[in-house]
Amino acid sequence: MKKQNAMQLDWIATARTLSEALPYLQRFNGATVVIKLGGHAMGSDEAMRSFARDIALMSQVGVNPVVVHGGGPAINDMLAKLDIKSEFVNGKRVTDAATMDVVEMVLAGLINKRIVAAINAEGGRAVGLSGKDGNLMVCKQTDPALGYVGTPDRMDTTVLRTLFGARMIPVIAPLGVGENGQSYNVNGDTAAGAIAAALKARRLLLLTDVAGVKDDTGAVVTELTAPQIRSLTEKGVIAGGMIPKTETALAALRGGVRAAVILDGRAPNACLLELFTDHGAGSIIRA
Ligand code: X2W
Repeated sequence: MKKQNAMQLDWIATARTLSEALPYLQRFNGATVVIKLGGHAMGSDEAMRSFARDIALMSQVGVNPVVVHGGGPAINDMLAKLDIKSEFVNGKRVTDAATMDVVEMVLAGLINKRIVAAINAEGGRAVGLSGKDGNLMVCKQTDPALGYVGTPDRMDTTVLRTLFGARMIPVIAPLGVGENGQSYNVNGDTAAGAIAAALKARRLLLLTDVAGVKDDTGAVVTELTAPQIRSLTEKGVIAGGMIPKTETALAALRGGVRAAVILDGRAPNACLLELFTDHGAGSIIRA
């Protein structure tokens, strides 16, 4: 008897979740959502499956998801195997010609195809590309001292719109192309922000390995404003790897994205919770 009551409660909760999701499903129908999956948020095969399932489902309910991925830890592993030394300056990898080759092989090869295969295994239709394909992300050199690190300069989203038209899911490695055909290594967050702005996306979801942006008391701030971000950064509460994320979010909003969310990609169904429930997940910054 007790067991049955617990099951009935479960059904009631499921029915409530479904009916709560419906207005959000309607609201996001046809919307473009850019999702940045960081190397640190990729984690286990199970986490990848859960992420892939969320993306496939989003596409099936009429959202246009665009996945932009990182892969810093996997690049580090491959560089170590090849005995190539690597260092970061202000969060960007100093990239010489040999490092650029490894970055391109790992990002556009291994990581990109792993994500594509995971989404397709969950019933999605993902296509892998990089910022070089269709001249999606034409870059300028960021700083000669950083070598082949690029800053997005000119975006052409034709290739992405073509894929949306065929109901396919673009999965993008953060590589750019120079005017001369040179490959550039672009920070994954920067690439996701530039792509979201070029598409005037409804949402930019930055999936990371922390619960969101925390205030001085250590609590996650669910709704953040630009002045709050400035003050928390001045106080040193927003620090380290969170700085490029909040900066990317603010730049994307200035570029026409409606809202950016910083959330924990390791939490099960993080993307679905954020888009389709009242409470959402992580920290949202609205334009
Ligand atoms: C990054 C690209 C990968 C990336 C790198 O070489 O590591 C630069 O630093 P995560 O996993 O998102 O950190 N590029 C210029 O951003 O990966």
